[in-house]
Amino acid sequence: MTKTIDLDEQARDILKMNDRGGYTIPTKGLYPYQWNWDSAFAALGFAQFNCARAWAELETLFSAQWADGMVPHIVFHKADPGYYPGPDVWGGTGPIPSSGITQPPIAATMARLIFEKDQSLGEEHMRTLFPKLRRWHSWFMQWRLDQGAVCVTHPWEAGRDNTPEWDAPMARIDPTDVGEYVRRDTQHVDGSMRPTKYDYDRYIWLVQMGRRLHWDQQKLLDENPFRVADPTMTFTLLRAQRDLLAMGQMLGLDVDGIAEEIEILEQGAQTLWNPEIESFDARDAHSGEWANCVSNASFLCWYAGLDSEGQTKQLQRVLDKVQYGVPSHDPESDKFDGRRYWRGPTWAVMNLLIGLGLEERNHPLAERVRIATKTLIEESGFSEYFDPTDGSAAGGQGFTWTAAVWLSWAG
Ligand code: 9YW
Repeated sequence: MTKTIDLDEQARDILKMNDRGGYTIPTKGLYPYQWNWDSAFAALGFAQFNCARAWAELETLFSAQWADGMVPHIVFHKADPGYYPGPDVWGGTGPIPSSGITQPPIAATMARLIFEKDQSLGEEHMRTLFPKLRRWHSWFMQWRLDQGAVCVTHPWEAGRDNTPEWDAPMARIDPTDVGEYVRRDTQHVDGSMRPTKYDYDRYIWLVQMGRRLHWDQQKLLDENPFRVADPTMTFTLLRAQRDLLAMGQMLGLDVDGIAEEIEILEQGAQTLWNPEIESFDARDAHSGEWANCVSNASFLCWYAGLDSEGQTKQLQRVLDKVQYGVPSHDPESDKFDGRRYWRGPTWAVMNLLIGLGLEERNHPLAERVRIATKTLIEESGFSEYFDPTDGSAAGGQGFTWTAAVWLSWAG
């Protein structure tokens, strides 16, 4: 009991420590700006003790929304030379300096959860946020669909930087003209836990291409060699659209067209079922090739409101293989690496989304995912992610989203 109270306090302190006034950084040093989906998780964490602060977090994020509806993945409110690539490298064209790509759209879902905690406070905020969320979702529908599934155009966009799902499409990029640059991430965290130079050259090459094209979506559609239909984006957008529709109906707002978009996304989600490996999987939109990976994003189907017996079998299998799931990559694959970012480690935030979906269906594995997450945080603290084989802490420490997961769900 004492331990739990202690952890609650620690989690609140991490949110307050990373609060920069209206927005929260993921962690000091490694990630010193506002990140899109980190902020949405932070808002859910704040909502457990301060709903007004939770709404401020989302509102600050949407103040960076671009004219075309896109909400950027990083907002550079205040320059920090400790991070690369910074605002001048990205050359974002929004109202506040930002990156030029987006991140998984979980904000509508988090907004609904925050609204439900205090409806009288939330109503006005929700009314203001609703049209902005609607524009962001429409931007995805306009620019990012492949057979109804949602694509990423940069590995950072899915929030799962170096997952093996991107290996084949990344191999097609020739980054020889990328030039010299100095990485900052490996100055904050041990390089063995970070993406390799091979990956980083290609990340930067893609940023340079976007900047050259002024982040014009039509031009990027024609030129970008990296376009992958991704379970993270597809499942999170499908879920977000359902939440947006429910909120809009409850508040009597204009929900025209959302139900039709949900149908498109439902069909799109089914096109991500890879019958060969019997799992939801990423698909290269250019070549049509499967990634042939069971990742933690494959398990977001329930969060998206879709049940799957086949995916249940996969979840059972991976949870039986490692003690501290859900691993970001299949522990039986040759590419599994328990400490290298999205190639194996367990991420509390992904567990939260997976767990919410499972709980809503009274799925028999729901409690197992929550207990695994709770145990990880109790044993190893609020780190960025965890080694699923021994539960040890990895990446940055004092991490906002892990604290938010503790306060809102795992603790
Ligand atoms: C980047 C901040 C972000 C997360 C991503 C994670 C990593 C690097 O850090 O991305 O520049 O986007 O992969 O999910 O939002 O915590």
